[in-house]
Amino acid sequence: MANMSKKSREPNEKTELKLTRRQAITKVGAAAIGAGILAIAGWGTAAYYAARPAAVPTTVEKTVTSTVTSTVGAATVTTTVSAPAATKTVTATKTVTKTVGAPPTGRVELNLVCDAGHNYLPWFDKEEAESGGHYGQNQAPKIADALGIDLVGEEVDPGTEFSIYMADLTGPGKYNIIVYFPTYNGDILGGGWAVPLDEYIEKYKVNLYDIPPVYRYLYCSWGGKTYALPYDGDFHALYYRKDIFADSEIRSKFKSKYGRDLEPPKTYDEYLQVAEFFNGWDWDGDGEDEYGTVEDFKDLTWGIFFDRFASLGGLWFDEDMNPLTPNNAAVKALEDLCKMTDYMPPGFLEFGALEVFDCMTKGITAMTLTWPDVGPRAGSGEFPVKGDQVGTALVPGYTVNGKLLRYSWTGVGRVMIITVNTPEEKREAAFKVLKWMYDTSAFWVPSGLNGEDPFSYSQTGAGALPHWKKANPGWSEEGISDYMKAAAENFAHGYPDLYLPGAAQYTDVLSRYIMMAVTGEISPSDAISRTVEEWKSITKDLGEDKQKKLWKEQIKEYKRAGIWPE
Ligand SMILES: [Ca+2]
Repeated sequence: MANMSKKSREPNEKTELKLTRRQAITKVGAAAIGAGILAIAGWGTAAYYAARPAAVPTTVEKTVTSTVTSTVGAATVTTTVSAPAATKTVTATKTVTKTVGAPPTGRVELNLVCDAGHNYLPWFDKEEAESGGHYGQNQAPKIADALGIDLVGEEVDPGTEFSIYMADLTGPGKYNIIVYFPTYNGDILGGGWAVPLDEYIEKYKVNLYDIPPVYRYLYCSWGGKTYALPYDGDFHALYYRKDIFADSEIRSKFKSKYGRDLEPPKTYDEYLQVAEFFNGWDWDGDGEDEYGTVEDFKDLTWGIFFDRFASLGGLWFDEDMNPLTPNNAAVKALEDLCKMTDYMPPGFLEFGALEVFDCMTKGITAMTLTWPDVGPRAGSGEFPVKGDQVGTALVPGYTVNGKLLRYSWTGVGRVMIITVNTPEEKREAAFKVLKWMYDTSAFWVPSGLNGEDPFSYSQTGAGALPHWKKANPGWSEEGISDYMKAAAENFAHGYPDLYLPGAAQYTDVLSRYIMMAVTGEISPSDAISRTVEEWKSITKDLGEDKQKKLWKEQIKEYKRAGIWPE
């Protein structure tokens, strides 16, 4: 939790209002995290936030020369590969000798690194069990048995993982497999540090079509090549109180007020209306008033802005690197986000991801638009609001040029790569490990215990249902199926986070101005124009030509994913 407090903000006037349960969330919530399900919940957001570098080095460059010597019979073939761009001034020469045609016999040892804590459990978990959150974990020993590959695992603090990874990539090169947040793609994939996987994917017939476009192309690819397989999917979903939405008295009250049936909102206008309807009265009859909705303003502020902006056809940058285009859509997105705050619980600006989840699972709000975690948390049965009381739906959207666009921002997430420092003769074994994790992901993703969320259709299809049931014994089949269906719908409508070097700098600026607009310090229009100006300077500082080149490589992936405007 301390990791999440990086951006402490002055409470606004709403914080001063008296609210018993709200205080229970903010004050008790932090303490409760130390115990029970909260501590182990499938939730990687805080770790992610802490992990984002405040500033990416701006002046450094890297030249890597990799010399591979292959001995084929009597002939010796030498290949030299140079990787351009990126983060540190390093010149490394690696000489590897391999005998082609005689793959290594015996056991292979590989060094694996992943962020520490519950996100490490799919690899190593001493408490692996037949059911519950430890179900399906602990794959490393199974890999050792089945493939003869011994993984030497290392857990690193997500708050410092980026610098640890870059120091190793540009230095000793001991890591063979790295699990990291795709926000580093610009540095790691754009920097040429990962082995292209396309050849192996073809050889081992890995079905990438099982991965929705946003993960396949934006998490895992760069400049037209595949470099990673997913380890953790993330998306925003709309959650609503299914039991309350089904209440006939509440339904007729809604209909008489708005002239339409109460249903999960499909547009942001409907979302505003439904939030207004549920705000400030006791709709669950417990003697306390509830609220319309809540979103995470504290940790990853720009994400809730991007759900809206992307659904208005907005872009991080256009082809010429102009920020947040079209700018008027960015203003509209921010205006709508500001309007929404009238229907959120007092103190919401101080709510991070966990408090937002609590608003739903403790019965404080009728809806929330947030991370995948709410479903499994409610499904755990550990909270006052149970799994079957919570419905999951596709995020709302906007009608743009006659078409309803509904994009779910897919920030955070995790991917697995093979580093270019891995000796040639170990790369195929490393790929087998990635493939093993990919193939077994339907077993370990359903756990609400680790931080991993669905990233493929087979994890959300009927075949995965038995695993979800085993991992979540307190959750009904109907509740699980509802969640799986909505998860697939949301990631199929996924929109990427920014994956350029300096991503943290850009999004910190955006978040700062979003908060100033939300607290009424400046207008949404000023907030956007100031963001645009600051983003232009960041791009200049980071090197305009380099950023443009990397962004063009990204645009290729947006196009392959079908989310770049025609
Ligand atoms: Ca109530």
